[in-house]
Amino acid sequence: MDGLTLLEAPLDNGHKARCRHWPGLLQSSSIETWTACIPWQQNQIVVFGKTYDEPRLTAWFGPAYTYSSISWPATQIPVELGRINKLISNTLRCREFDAVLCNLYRNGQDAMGWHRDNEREIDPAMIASVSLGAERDFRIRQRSTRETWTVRLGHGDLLSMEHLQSDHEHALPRRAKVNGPRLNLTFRHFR
Ligand SMILES: O=C(O)CCC(=O)C(=O)O
Repeated sequence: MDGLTLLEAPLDNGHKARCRHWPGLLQSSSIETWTACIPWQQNQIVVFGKTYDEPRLTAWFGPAYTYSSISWPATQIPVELGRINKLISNTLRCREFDAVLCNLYRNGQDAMGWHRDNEREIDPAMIASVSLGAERDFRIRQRSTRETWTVRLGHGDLLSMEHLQSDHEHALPRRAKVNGPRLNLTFRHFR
């Protein structure tokens, strides 16, 4: 199963940026189970010198990792998340992932702005994102042309971001009409 190709573009470095979508691949996973068993943390972010609660809850499993002034200690990936790791790495035909960032968007007011997952220790060749719960729009933008793609991510969807962190950025915008929670599991390879 190859997934639906959302975007594909040659890069100057010889790689091909690609984003693919597998709707409903993990449909049988329950958002309630994960919401209850993941140790969620409220982190703070600094915007123009002011400190705010990040508009989502997060948890991290994997090697020690720091991004946007948030530092996570090394924590093992739980066995249950390991099962999802196996399924998606088989689907994507890549090695199993070393790390998972878990994001809980409690309702449509929780969101994530434009950014890249371009920390030096993360391998940009393949980042895999699993969505559970409420449908949300996920946006990708080419950094110089500003061409933008929107994909609606629903319960059980898998999305791949392949070599997508140099020329493209991504975001999960606020959606006032969304009342339910959405859980996102972003799997990464460390270099
Ligand atoms: O929630 C999502 O789908 C995206 C999360 C994300 O981009 C991130 O945490 O880096």
